[in-house]
Amino acid sequence: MNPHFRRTGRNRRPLSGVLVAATLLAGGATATTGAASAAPAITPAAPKASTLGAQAAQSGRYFGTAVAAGKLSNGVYAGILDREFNSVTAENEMKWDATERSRGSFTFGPADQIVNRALGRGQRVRGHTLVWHSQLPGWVSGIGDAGTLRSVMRNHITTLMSRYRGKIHSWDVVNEAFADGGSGQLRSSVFRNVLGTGFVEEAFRAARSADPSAKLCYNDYSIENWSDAKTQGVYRLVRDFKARGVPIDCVGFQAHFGTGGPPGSFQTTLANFAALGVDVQITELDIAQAPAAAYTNSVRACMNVARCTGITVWGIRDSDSWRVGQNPLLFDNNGNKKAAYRAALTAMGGTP
Ligand code: G2I
Repeated sequence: MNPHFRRTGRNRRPLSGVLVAATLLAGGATATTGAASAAPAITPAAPKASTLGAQAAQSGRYFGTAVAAGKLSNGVYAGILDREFNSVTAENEMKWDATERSRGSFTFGPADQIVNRALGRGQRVRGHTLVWHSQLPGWVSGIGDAGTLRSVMRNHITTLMSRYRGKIHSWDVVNEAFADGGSGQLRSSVFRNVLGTGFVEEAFRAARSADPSAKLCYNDYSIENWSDAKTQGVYRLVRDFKARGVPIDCVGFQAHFGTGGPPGSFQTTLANFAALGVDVQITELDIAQAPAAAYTNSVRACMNVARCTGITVWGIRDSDSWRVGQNPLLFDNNGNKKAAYRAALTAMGGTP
């Protein structure tokens, strides 16, 4: 049974105005195919859509992509972006090295361009990312004094979140803080080494104050397999935050997979985190060589978990990917839909 249709019963959440609009638009766009009236298995409230964002919206979810400001003027790129996606994440433009290159001096041009363009088209925006050991300017990683680093971190969080207050549905407040391998502990970084392990909590508390309307996410890679030490470390952190009332609303699973796609436990992992009382999101999906079955399994895992609120792929065409030569995305270099695209759309209950 298609999980999407199961959701149309007791688990269905109300659609927001934007999503309803996207759904209606999609319905209009597909009307000539007759799909809406010719599919008896589908409830009238959930016609099959033919684009990713519109179909995700049928279940109150989003389907997004990472975007690069420098590519928005490319017609093929922008055409796919606006046809298929209803959420965007700035691939690099909101990172520390792009926004606060020197202390207290902020640059928002490229990030503003992405945010304003998206909101003007009814697309939602994920914020990526506030506190991360990578793409961090040297002036931050060189701070050795806790008082200084604490005030710098708070100011960075507050300045970015205030600028986009009310415009960002979910923020990756802390990114990739856990170590790879078997320790299950936070990795070495200027934040952990100078502020101690409490820096994660401090960051989330500052974030809640700065934009109470945004969902606050912890985001990481290689936390999709339930039994992995890294997954368990993040799980303990979220469980502890929920138990102590530290603000956290979501966990982002980056989902950068090899050719085999997600581990067999991925859905279990999503469900177990959701059971702690947080939303879960797939935030940077890409899969080496993009096997259709691997995309099907990834998308299904999210669709089968009521609190999995959306999926973001990490780029549009293969040529836009950071994984050079691996062709991990849904569109080829010319912008044509791949088998993986049809798999993702179908797994949500849509029709290519
Ligand atoms: O590495 C893949 C992703 C892992 N999770 C966090 C994401 O933020 C990260 O994204 C990638 C971007 O897709 C790349 O585009 O982050 C990389 C940096 O860690 C980005 O690459 C950088 C290049 O390394 C720089 O040389 C370049 O100046 O992109 C920069 C801007 O184009």
